[in-house]
Amino acid sequence: MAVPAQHIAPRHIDCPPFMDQRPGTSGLRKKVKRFAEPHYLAMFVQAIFDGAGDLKGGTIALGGDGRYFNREASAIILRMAAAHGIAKIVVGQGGILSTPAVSNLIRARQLKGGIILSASHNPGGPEGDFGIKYNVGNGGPAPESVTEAIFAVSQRLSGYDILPESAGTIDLDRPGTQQLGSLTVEIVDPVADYAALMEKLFDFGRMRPWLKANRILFDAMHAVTGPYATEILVKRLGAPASSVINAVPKLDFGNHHPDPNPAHAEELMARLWAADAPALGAASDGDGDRNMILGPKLAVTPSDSLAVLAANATLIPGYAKGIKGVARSMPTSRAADAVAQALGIESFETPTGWKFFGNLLDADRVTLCGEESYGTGSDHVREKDGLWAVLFWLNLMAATDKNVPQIMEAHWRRFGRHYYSRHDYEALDSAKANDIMNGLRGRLSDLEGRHGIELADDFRYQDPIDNSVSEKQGVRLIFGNGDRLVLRLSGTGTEGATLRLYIERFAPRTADLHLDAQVALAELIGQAEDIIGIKRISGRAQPDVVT
Ligand code: VG1
Ligand code: CO
Repeated sequence: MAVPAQHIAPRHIDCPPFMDQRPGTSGLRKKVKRFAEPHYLAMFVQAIFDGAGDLKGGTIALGGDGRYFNREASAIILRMAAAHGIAKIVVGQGGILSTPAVSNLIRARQLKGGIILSASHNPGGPEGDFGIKYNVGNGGPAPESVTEAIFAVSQRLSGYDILPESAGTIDLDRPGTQQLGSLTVEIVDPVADYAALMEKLFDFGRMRPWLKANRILFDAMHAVTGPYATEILVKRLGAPASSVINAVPKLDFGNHHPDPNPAHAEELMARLWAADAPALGAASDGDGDRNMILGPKLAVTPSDSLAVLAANATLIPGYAKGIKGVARSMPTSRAADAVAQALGIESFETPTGWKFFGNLLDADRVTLCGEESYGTGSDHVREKDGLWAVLFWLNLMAATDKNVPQIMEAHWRRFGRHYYSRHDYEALDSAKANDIMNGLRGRLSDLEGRHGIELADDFRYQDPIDNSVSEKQGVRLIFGNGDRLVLRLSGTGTEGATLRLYIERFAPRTADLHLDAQVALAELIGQAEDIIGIKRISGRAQPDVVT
C-alpha cells in the first residue's frame, strides 16, 4: 500500500546560492545546460516563492511554450509548490500555455500569479535556451520591484523545500483535478478560455465570409501558437487547415529561432513574395506573444502596426468605444504618437519590456501598447499577444475590404511614414559591447549640439502611476530634424552581449513613402557608425540581424 500522499513531509535541500539569477528584460534566461544543473532551477523557483509576495494558501498558474525541459521543470515546480504550501496550481494540459493565455487565466480566475516556462524567441533544444518568467496578480510580468526582490532572495538562499518524488507524480496530460500532497493540481485545456476571449473582442461573423474569399498563412514556427491558431483560425473561423504552417509544437522548434521577423521566418517570407501570395501572412514566437504581419511583398514594421491598430480601433467590436491612450517602448518608432496626437489621446514612452505597460493599463490610461520587437497588445490581457494582433488585422481587412498594402498606403498618406529599422549585433564579446555603450554614455554632453543632435541622453523613466524610476534604459540621440538613433544592450540573450541599434527617420505625407527602409535610412546609418563606431570597435563588418 502506498502511503497517502498528504502524509509525506517536504524535504529541505541545502544548497549555496547561484549568483547569476537576476531576471532580464523578460524573466531569467539561460542555456538549458545551466538550467539543468542540479538545483539551479529549484533555487530560482524558491526565490520566486519567497520573493514574490505571499503565495502560501493561494492559487497560481503554470505553463510553458513546450520547449525542451518544459516537462522536467514543471514536475520540479509542482513538488516545490506543494512543499511551499501553495493551495492550488492551474496547469495547461501537457504543461503548455502561451504567455497571453497565462495572463488571461490569472485575470479570469483572479489567481495570485503565474509561472511561465519560456525563453520566448530564443532557440530551444538541449543546446538552446530555457527561461522562467513570473507574472503577478494583474496578469502581467512582475514589475521591477518584484524581479529585484526575487533576485535579492536568490543571492542569500541556503536551500529549497521540495516534496520527495515518492509523494507521487502528476500526469500533465490528464485533464481534471489531481492531488500532490496538500497541493491541488487542475489540468486545463490551454486554448479554450483564450479562444473565448478572442470571440468576444473580434467580429468572427464578419471574418468567416472574408476567409472564404481570401487566403491567409499563419506560421506557428513549431512553437506554442500551433494549437491556438488551429482552434481559432481553422476550427472557429473556417480557414482551410493549410492556412497554418509549422503547427505542431516541437521541443527544439524544428531547430529554428522561433522569432517572427523577416530574417527568421524564411518559409513564410518566400510564400508572401511568391506570385500567388496569400492576402495576409503572419507569424508568432516561441511563447505566442509576438506577431509579424505581412502582405503580398510587404512587411509591416511592428511600430507601424501599432499605429495602424490605434488609428482603426473603432472598427473592431472590442474597441468600438474608442481607445484611451497608446504606449510604446522607447526604441519603438513614433508612428503611434502621431496617431495619438490626431485622435487627441495620451501617448506614453516606456522602457523596453512589457512590464512597464502594466501600471498604465491598470490605471486605464492606455488601451493599446506596442514594441518594435514584434510585440503588440491591449488591455484585454497584461501581455503582448501574437494571435490577438493577427485577428485584429484580419478583422480590419474584413471590415474595410482593404488589403495590407492599401491599409499602409492610406495610413502613411494620412500620418506620414516613420522609416524604421533595427540592427542587431549578436553575441559580441561583453567587454567590447560595454566599451561601445559606456564610451557613448561618456560623450553624451559633448554630442549635444554636434552632428545636428539636439538631445543626447540615457533614457530615464519615471512611472506616472507609482513614480518608480528606471535608469539607464538606452541611449537616445535625437536630431533637430526629428531623426532618432537609439542604442541599448539586450536583456534577453544568453551568450556574450547583444547590441541593438535602432534607426528612425520621419518622412512627411508628401514625401516618397515607398522607399526600402535601408535605403531611406542609409545616411543615418552611416552617421550612426561615425558617431558610435559599433563596427569599428567590435570588428564586425555588419549586423547579424536587420529587421
Ligand atoms: C527583447 C525585445 C523587447 C521584448 C523582450 C521580450 O528584449 O527587444 O522589446 O520585450 O525581448 O520579448 P531585449 O532586452 O533583448 O532587447 V519575448 O517575446 O522574447 O518575451
Ligand atoms: Co515572446
